[in-house]
Amino acid sequence: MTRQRTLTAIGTAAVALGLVLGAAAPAVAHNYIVESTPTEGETYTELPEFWFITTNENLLDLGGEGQGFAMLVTDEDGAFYGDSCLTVQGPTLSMPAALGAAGDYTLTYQFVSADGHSLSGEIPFTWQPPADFEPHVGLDAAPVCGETASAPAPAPSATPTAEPEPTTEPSATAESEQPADDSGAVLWILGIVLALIVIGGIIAAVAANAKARARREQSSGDGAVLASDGGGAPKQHDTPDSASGGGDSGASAGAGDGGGGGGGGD
Ligand SMILES: [Cu+2]
Repeated sequence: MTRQRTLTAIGTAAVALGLVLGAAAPAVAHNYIVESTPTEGETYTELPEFWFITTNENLLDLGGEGQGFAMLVTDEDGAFYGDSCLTVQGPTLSMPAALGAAGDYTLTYQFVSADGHSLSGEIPFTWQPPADFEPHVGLDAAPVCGETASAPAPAPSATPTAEPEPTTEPSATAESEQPADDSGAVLWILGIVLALIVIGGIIAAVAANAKARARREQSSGDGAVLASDGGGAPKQHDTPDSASGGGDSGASAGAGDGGGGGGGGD
C-alpha cells in the first residue's frame, strides 16, 4: 500500500511538472498576429493605405533590411499587386496597398519571430472597389521593391475627360503648363523665323523681278530708260540676251516702245 502511494505521489508530481512546463512554453513561443489588415474573409470597399500585420512581440529584423520578411498580394489568377516595399517597425510588418479589379485576393506573409523562427501564412479577403477606383495591372512575377511594381491601368475613356481638370487645380496647372509654355514659345519663335524667311524671300523675289523688268525695259525699250538714265548707254550688248530671255511682253513692248528709241540710243 505504501509503495502504491509513493508511485501515485510520483505520478502526481510528474503531471504537475508537466503542467508547469506546458504553461511556461507559450512564453517562449513565436510571435502571433494580434491585428492585421486585411483580416481573414473581410470584404473591403475602400483601399487602405497599407497592408499590415501586427504581432504580440517585436519582430526580429536582423540587419534592419527586412530580410526574411515578405508580403505578397495575389488575385484569383495568381497575379501580383503592389511593390513589395516592406517596413518592419517594432511588432508590425507593412507594405503600401494596391489592388486590381474587384474579386478575391490573398495576402501571403512571412515574418521572423522574436525567437528567430520564420513564420508564414495567408489571409484571404474580398475586394469590391468604388466606381472611380483605378485598378492596377497584376504582375506575372512577385514584385521586387525598387525594381518592379504593379501600376494603374491606363483608362482609355476616363483620361481625356480627366485631363481638363488640372486647369482648375492651381498646383497642377503650374506644373503642367510650364512645359506647354516653353513649347509654345519655341513654336512662336519658329513661326516668326519662318515668316521672316518667307517675307525675305518675297522681297528678294520682288526685287529680282523688278530688276529683271528694269533690265528688260532698259534693253528692249532703251529709248525710255536710256533717256532717263543717260550714261547707262554702254549696256547695249544686253539686247540679244534679254530679247531672247525676256519673253513676249518684252518683245512686244520693245517693239512698240523701242522703235523710235532704238534709233535714238544708237
Ligand atoms: Cu518560434
